[in-house]
Amino acid sequence: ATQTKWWQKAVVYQIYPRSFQDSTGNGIGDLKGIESRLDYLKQLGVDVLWLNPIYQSPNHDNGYDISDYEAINPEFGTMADFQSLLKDAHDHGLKIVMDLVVNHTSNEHSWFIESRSSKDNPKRDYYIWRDPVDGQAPNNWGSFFSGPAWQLDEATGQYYLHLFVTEQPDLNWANPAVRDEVYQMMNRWIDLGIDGFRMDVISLISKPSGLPNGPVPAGAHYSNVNQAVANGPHVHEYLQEMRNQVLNRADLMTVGEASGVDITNAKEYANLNGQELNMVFQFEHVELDFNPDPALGKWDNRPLPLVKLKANLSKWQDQLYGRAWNSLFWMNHDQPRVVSRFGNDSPAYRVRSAKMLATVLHMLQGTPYIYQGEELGMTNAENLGWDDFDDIEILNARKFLVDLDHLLTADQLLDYVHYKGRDNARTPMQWSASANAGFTTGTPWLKLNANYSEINVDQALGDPDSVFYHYQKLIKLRHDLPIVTTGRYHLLDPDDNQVYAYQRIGSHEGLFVVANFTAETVERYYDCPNKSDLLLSNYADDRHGTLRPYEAKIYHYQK
Ligand code: ISL
Repeated sequence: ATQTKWWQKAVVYQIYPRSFQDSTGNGIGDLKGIESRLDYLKQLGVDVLWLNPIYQSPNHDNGYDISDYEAINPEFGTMADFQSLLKDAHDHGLKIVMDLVVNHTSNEHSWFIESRSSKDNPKRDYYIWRDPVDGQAPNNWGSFFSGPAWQLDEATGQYYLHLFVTEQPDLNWANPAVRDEVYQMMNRWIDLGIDGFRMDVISLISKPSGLPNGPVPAGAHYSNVNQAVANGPHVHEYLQEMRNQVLNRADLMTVGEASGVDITNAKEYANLNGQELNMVFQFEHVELDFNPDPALGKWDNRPLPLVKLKANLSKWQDQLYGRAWNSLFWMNHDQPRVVSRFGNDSPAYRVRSAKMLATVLHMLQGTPYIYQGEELGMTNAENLGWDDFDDIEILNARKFLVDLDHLLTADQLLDYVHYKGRDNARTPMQWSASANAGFTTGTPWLKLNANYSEINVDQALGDPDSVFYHYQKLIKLRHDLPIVTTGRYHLLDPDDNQVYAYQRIGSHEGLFVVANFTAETVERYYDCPNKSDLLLSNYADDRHGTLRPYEAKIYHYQK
């Protein structure tokens, strides 16, 4: 058996710096704000902080459009603030993982400014430029955020590729000079002492040769760029090169955001042989509830049948076992609040179902990620309306799907945005019941969720039954019991559409996890070994055979 690595036992906490804690009163969270909350994070018990991008950016996609990889966005502070945060985090025993966004830059990055200046500029080939075809874009790819993936640049009469918004031109990874620039930049961050990288859309860096057209779904104008580009011909070669030139220099944690990967691919990206990345984020379990019309994709509000969710999570648990490593997440800054999506955010069941979801995820094999506020059971923000949204994905959906293509009415889209929109996750962190939830003394950059006077950190820390303390216990279980990291997964009753039950099996012991995903009381009898200890539950007592609404239990047994 291979030795357990530190990142296999670790729990990661994701911070969206814009919305975590403002220290200056400008309404935007910042690095000093994060530093002021390290004691809170330590109390929760997490090991690693992943920061969404904090680099210089014109913020067309909230920091995912970077204009200087080595400068801190002044909204967030200075390089000295970053170094102070890193040191203070390390003194607290917390590691810091940085977001690495190198599929694309901002159109305001100096590389792009040079590149677009003329066809013979030395940096022309840093990006992907093509001549028009019949006066049109070079192919039929659509952007991830609606509309075309190509932008005509008047200066030279050529188009450039942007898989995301127009202000995010794609870097040309086929150019060795680009790869070298990226590796050198990463090495300088490693020299500063950071502990790893979360790599944005890393599965998209190698484009298919010839950039061929893809199939266009009925009712749509463009082909699905994710299908066309994900897991391109050289992606594994590039990552192995990055491993040799950068990642092997320190004991880092690496997680690749890998939109469009399947199991076969994930076994390469995240193989335990350590040639590429430690793990990937794959999105199958958060795409099972998509609209069947590919032109609409995530824009829908249908509930997800539990049987499908179990089948998907189980597939990844079973097939990566012993070969590659899973990351475990219910949500992030691109996903809605999980208690509103897979749980029940009504006052009667919010706390219970948030704990149930946490229990199910944290006892799986892999490295768990907690997104800020998830540990409070924060909910979707239905109080936000069209005048409040900031997210470019939401605004572009309105522009293209509603105004231009009439695929949805504005009211339909609003329903879907309230259920799935990214701003649900991005409203400011709720620290207290005081003005603006203690997030800022100024005007917050994004409206707060209206429920902050009930759901906040002060409340959670003062209530021994809060969601917070349940997360704290789950994290401690992972740290204390090696079987949480190593045990083999076994799904029970795959066809049960109300209860998720599974085992984690070791050579001398096992875990038994059972969770009721409904607001009904149900009876279930499992063949659970006799001498089982109840390790954790979200109810005060245990009734064998009965599962109350959203009840979740973990038993531990010796063989
Ligand atoms: O957010 C999504 C759907 O709502 C995803 O398709 C997402 O765009 C995809 O996973 C890539 O996300 C990452 O790169 C984007 C950035 O906007 C996201 O915030 C980031 O997580 C472009 O850099």
